[in-house]
Amino acid sequence: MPIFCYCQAEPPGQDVFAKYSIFVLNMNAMSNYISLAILTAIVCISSCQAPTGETAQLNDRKWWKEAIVYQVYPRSFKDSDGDGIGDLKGIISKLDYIKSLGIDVVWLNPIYTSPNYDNGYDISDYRNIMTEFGTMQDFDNLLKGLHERNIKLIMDLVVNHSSAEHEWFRKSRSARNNPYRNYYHWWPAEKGKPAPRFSFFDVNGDAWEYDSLTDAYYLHYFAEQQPDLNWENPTVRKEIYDIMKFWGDKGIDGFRLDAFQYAAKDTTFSTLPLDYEKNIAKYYGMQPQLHTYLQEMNQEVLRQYDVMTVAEGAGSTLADAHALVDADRNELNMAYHFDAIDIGKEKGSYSLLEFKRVYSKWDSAFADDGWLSIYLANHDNARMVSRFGNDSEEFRDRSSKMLTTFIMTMRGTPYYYYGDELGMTNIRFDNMEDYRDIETLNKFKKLKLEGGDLIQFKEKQKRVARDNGRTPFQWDNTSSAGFTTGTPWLKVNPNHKTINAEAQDKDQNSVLNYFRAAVKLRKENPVLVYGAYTLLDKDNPDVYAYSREQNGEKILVLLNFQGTSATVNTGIDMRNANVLLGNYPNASVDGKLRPYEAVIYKLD
Ligand code: ISL
Repeated sequence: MPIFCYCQAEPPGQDVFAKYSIFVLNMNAMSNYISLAILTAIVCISSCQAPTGETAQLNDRKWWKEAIVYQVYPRSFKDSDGDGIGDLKGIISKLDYIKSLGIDVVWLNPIYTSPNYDNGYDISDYRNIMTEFGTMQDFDNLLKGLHERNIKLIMDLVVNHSSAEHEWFRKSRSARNNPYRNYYHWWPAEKGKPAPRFSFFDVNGDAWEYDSLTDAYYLHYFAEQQPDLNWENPTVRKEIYDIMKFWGDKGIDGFRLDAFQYAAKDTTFSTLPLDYEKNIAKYYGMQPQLHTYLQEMNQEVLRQYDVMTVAEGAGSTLADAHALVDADRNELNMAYHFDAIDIGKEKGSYSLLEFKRVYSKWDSAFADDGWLSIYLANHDNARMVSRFGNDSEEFRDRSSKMLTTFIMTMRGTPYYYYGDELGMTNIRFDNMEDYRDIETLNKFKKLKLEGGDLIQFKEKQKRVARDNGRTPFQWDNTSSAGFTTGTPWLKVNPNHKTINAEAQDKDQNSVLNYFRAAVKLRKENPVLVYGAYTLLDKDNPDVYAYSREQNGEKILVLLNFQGTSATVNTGIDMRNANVLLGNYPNASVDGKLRPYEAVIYKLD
């Protein structure tokens, strides 16, 4: 049985969450609960005192822990045929650029056939390529080109839901007795209206869509064009495993499981408590059968290939996350949680103390077992520098480099979003007509129906809208930033005149070249991958300071998160500290950091 210990460790205030599985323990043999309490205390005290993380992870080296993932949003990376939409041939034409970054893995957002209500997250054929993106031959060429450059490819697997245009759904909705009916979640109208379920993207916020054809409601957590698949149906699961094998046989190197925590739902569809939306992972998914599905998926597919897997979402507790990714579970390799990316999202500002607390909590909890991703942006979020740094002319470069330093020096597999290596910023549209994202557009329509504050909404979208992070890659300073010869599907950020890859490639001090240096440093120093993490100067509101340590090797990272000078007190003797990388020409060695200064030191 598992015993969970939650304890305060050195330095004070750093949370350690330790898990020990005692399989040999025969509870029946123990006389009473006092014995259990004593045993738990012994296990916990020793776990809290023992240095964690240093050797445990090192003993379990894996390529996907050591990899750096670069996320390519295909629609916006490079258009090869002038239709204004990025495509596979476009990516192929930029493979040398991708290689030049030094990364190991590309994660491609969905490229399958789709009516594109949600930019490919509504798949109507899992075994074909979206027409705008090219052909299967293009895909094969892309995979070959990546592999020739020693870069792996992971694909998005969107199987909590399909597109309403998928043939499964067409058949399912056609008649109540159609064999495909049970591929989705239906609620017959004669039972009355089902208990409310909120939808992320629905114009009315309702996850139940009434379908008059069979007088029934179907469930869609996302848009009405994205009906949720019924994972309780073994035939559905088999279909999905077959799809995974199709791509596995093509030689891809992994899957990112989209919104997968929602796949296992409470299908009695009981009434949920008020405010359940505040803990959506708990009420919308993460039912125990999720683990049965994942273990089955592992058995049927994953173990037959050398693939990595990452779950979007990690449940609502640390224990949920462990249950998904711990090595002995044989489920997934890693997960990305939302605790950190959501900090201050509503408010529009965040506290560094909170940021440090969240990262330290998750790091400690996964020091010995399980693995996480580290990321500050993706296609569902604003641009990294606009969100967590400072995208003003004065500080954009410096703060981008500082955030890159953070991602490349934390434990966990770094996921780095295309364009962040240039310091691309939010576009901040003034007009609703410029948005393309279903989330923003439908939320706007919903608010309008409700008579809400549209001006405030528009202002907020400049900060949080997903389209901020989806604008075309800025290759050069020409009219469409070298992305397309046609009209781009989403406007190009006008700042491409100054922020672009061509200019930065030539400039040794650019954000781009700093990113390359940080990638190289991580690759050369496994201590940055596996080393134990210790938070230093914990209560410093301006500076994030931590060390990474392994087999006597120690690295210190200092990050000033403010646009003003700041001091840090780590208590470390810096006389023998060697600077490995910094974002100012002469790195600080006296604990005084300049605005957004980042320094990585090797300590002897
Ligand atoms: O994007 C979000 C908030 O702005 C998230 O709530 C997001 O919808 C959630 O993390 C699930 O995301 C994934 O599935 C969605 C898709 O729109 C996202 O792009 C994808 O990452 C539905 O498939």
